[in-house]
Amino acid sequence: MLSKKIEAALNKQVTIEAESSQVYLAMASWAENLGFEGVSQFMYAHSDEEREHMLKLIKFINERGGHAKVSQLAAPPTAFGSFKDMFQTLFDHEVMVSKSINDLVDISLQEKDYATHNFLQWYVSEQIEEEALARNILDKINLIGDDKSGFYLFDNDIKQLITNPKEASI
Ligand code: OFO
Repeated sequence: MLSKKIEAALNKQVTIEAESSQVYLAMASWAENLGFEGVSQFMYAHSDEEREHMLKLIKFINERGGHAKVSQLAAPPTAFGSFKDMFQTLFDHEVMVSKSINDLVDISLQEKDYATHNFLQWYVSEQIEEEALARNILDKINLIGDDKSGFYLFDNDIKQLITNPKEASI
């Protein structure tokens, strides 16, 4: 059974994952409008992944006798500056999510809720991967600089970084 404190903290994370999904969806749409097919596919897939993260939390909260709440979400921006700015925003966003997951782990230990602690380890590993991926993409963008043909190749290459092939066909 979840304590009220853990239930509230997990529900806060549900909102964060849902908002992450919305932010990446907005990035996908923005990139699609600019004609960058690869980047938009990557962002659509990433948005779906965040929704999966949210669903996983919802199931866990309900399974453990809590009530997962679906709340109002903050509207994401509609434009993201340059690609570099957009991927920097993505990286900063993931760092914020990692911090939030770490805080949750901390609360689970304070509450001696080892089942939740165990459940959260999946998110801890996921955040390591997501931060590394975002850093890797930023490095590539920095290498490209202002080279237009470099961006064309990057748009094509990024398709290989889509983790779930099912979602890549969006
Ligand atoms: Fe991109 O992170 Fe969810 O957890």
